[in-house]
Amino acid sequence: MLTRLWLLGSQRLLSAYSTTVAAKRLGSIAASTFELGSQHRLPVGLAELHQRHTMASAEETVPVAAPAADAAPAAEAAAPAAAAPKEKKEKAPKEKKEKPKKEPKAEQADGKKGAAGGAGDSKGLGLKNSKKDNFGEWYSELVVASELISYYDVSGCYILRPWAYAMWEVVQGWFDKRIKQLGVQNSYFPLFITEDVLNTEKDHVEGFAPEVAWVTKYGNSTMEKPIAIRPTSETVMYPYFAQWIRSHRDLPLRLNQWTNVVRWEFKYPTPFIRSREFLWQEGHTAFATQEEAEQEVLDILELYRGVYEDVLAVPVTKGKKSKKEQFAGAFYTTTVEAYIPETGRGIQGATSHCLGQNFSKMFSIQFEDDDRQKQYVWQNSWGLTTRSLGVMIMTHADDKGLVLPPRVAPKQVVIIPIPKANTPPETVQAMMDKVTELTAALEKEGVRVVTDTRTNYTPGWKYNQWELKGLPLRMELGPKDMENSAVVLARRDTGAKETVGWADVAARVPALLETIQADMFAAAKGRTADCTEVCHSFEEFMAALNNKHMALTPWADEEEIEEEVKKKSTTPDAMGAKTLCLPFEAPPLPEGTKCFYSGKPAKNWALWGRSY
Ligand code: 87F
Repeated sequence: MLTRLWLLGSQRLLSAYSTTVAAKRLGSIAASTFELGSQHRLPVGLAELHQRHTMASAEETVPVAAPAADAAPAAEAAAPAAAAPKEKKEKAPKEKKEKPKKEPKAEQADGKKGAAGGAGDSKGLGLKNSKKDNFGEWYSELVVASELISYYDVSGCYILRPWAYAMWEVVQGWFDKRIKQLGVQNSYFPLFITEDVLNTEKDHVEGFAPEVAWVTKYGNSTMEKPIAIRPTSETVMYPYFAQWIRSHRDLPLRLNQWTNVVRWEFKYPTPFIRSREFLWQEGHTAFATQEEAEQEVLDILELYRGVYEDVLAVPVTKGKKSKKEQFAGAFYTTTVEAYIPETGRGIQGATSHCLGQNFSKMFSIQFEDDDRQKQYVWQNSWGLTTRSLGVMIMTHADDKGLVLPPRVAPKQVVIIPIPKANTPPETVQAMMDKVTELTAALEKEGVRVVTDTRTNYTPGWKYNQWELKGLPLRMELGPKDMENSAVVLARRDTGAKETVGWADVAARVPALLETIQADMFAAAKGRTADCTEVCHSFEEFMAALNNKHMALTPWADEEEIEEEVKKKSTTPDAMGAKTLCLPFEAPPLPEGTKCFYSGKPAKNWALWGRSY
């Protein structure tokens, strides 16, 4: 049975509750959440909920403020804890001899006027595969055809072309500005790690060891000692934390870096989602108190929610990882989890760890408190990778190509003048002048505009090309529109068209882009809610999974049970399910509710799914 989830469900449902009712319910939810660390309840509040459901403030609306520049996906920031040690010990990583896939020739010949294939004929641009019928092939074809990715001759490595990199720059710009407001500073630590340093953290690195890549040669000589390429930077940074932190006046120390990392993954690679080199940010911070550290874990998690929901229009569930799924070095791990309906799989979006004093004890990071007593610092680490772009692409794209949420779209509007063969030259000139004028008016409003005045392509072909690239809005200006002093706007997400007078364009376009952003998020949120089922028995649980859904269950929080459920839910054609997270917002859990699997008293709700 499909149960639309209360609170995890769509905005539509939420709005059905009056503020007071919602507030009361939230009270009870807050009371039913588990504890973070030893003393802090998760601050689930109406304000936060409200924030989740409203668009960001005007300043960061449509024209996502001119971005910075940098970084891409890691299968990992997201999934570090997740698949980690146990799985990876199973097999020595075998090189998958994967041939670099040939790029589908999405090149332009067909659209050229007079070229074979015919003017106005859009054949050659469309995707051969469909999202519904063959998702994997559709995705591989899409990322190449839309000029996001080129395959490379090192397996598991991809070229991020400007269209992809520009989106990463938007994500970077958004997140970087906000962490700086929190007091985080950027820095850069080296790419290389000596074996000795890497081994300082042996216990935690052990499970990941098969993924560490080593430099063993320079020129024709063998290195005296091999040097690792950073898979993450705990061991690189923490010895310096130990040097730099002396007294409480040196705290908090809050550093971030935007870098690449290398993890020699042996699971099948997928552009953005899982690659051997990826771009990310990794934050590493140290505090005098547990309270400050725990507050930051949640502040960062909220920013990760913002990246996904407010920028990428991808709904996520915030929660805590189970003991089995958390980063082995962490005190606890929090996460934002997304979901891909077509594959029925959950995917970790980003992660914010409270490391407690685990690493400060290992690396002797101590400060003198007011009473001149030495104390170990409390630490966090957190990461977001270019995987986020892959999740966004999978969530929104369709059989015509990318569908980009306006806030992350490198270009938000394409203006296409469409003179006819018999349009008089003066009208063509007036049309071009109008295009220039409208472009300037929109740019003044902060809208990212591209004009397509190429004369060797037909309008139909141009439409298809910009659809493939995912531009949120197309503006057409033809001879009729010149007569009417108007333009036609066509939405990429719904295909809806409207006519707007020239005088209204500068106001209407930004408003429409905001509407598109909100509609795309609401649609995606509705799909996720429709695919989340509350299950009270293992039978219901399996039915949900086999229906490509996620299951939300009461759970007694036992690691052995998670292991058992994973085994029991493995079928000949599908991997087993694991907990994605213990959501921070969940229905009330009345006294006496039983674990869906063991029948023991439930301690909390768990969100389960097959996953990436
Ligand atoms: C792969 C090889 C070696 C994940 C690895 O999540 C070490 C590791 O430590 C490893 N894969 N991890 C966990 C990373 C933890 C943490 N680091 C900072 C994050 C966020 C950013």
